[in-house]
Amino acid sequence: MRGCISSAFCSAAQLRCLILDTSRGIGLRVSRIKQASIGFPYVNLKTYLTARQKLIDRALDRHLPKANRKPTTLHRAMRYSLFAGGKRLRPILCLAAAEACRGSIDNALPLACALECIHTYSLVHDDLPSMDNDDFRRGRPTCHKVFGEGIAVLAGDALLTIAFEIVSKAKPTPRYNISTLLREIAVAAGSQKLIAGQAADLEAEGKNVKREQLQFIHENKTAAILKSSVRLGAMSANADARKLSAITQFGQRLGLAFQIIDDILDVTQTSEILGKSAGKDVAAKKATYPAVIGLKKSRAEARRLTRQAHNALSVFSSRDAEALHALGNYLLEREY
Ligand code: GRG
Repeated sequence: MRGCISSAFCSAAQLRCLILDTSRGIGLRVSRIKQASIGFPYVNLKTYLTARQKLIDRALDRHLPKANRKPTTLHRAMRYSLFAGGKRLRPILCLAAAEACRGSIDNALPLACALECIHTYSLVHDDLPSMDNDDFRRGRPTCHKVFGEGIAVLAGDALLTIAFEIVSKAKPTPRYNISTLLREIAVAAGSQKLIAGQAADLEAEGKNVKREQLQFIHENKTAAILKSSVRLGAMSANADARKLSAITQFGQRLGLAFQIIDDILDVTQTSEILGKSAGKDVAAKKATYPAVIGLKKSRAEARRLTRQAHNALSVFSSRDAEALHALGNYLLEREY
């Protein structure tokens, strides 16, 4: 993984280096230091991701019932899947969008946690025998393998439900009240987005799928939550309509690119690297980009969408959108 944002997004004139300063505890900030030897700002992405993951994990730990709280099996199962080592991409994108809109991390953090709970619920349910029937997730046995199918269903239900409780504790802004925030996340996780994509995905298995249908699946199953992740970050920062629209475009393009890359990784990487069973899409005759348009065109499409995602951020200064640009590059670079 490269730690630098590509020079396309850097101003050589600034002659400044952006470093991520973790010395001030959880309030991770991008600070500026003079560094004459480096002609453009860069983000140390690895440090950034690790610090953000820690910040999010601590907040999630505060929001979740403790493992010894009754019913203990259920709470242990929720925590088992939530703290299994996920990348925390959705919450990190939410916080980065808040920063791009000059908001505070504290305001965005409950929304970021809610997004991760919804994402984890969707993985727990997706892994069930009645869906993808997966034995491994995030590098360890799936929730139902450890706790049984019934508890895994309930742990997923409870993770979904707690997400709304967490959003209800977020701080409203002049433009976005709590009901707007709740609606944003409810629609993204609902029967016309996330669940629509999953239903279409199940129905497409083993069939010859056209590109339009594939795009429908990916836009809803994956891109909708990623798009809402950045939108919620922007909303927590009271973003105006112009900035929210730019962030929405960014999330939409990046979300689709992310799923295409995930499809590519399924055929090009090993289970050890992925932390889940590789090659399952082909085995299950899943509707994927490599299956429908081929590997080469899939790569080109992921690059095209990522470029569009970067371009959507042109309303922000490169300094404000530094982390979003870096995350966009990071997702694309996972593949190479
Ligand atoms: C069960 C309603 C319902 C939906 C399931 C999330 C999902 C929809 C299915 C999982 C399978 C899959 C390939 C989903 C696409 C989204 C995706 C790539 C999920 C994995 O996200 P990462 O890579 O995972 O961010 P970590 O574990 O790092 O959080």
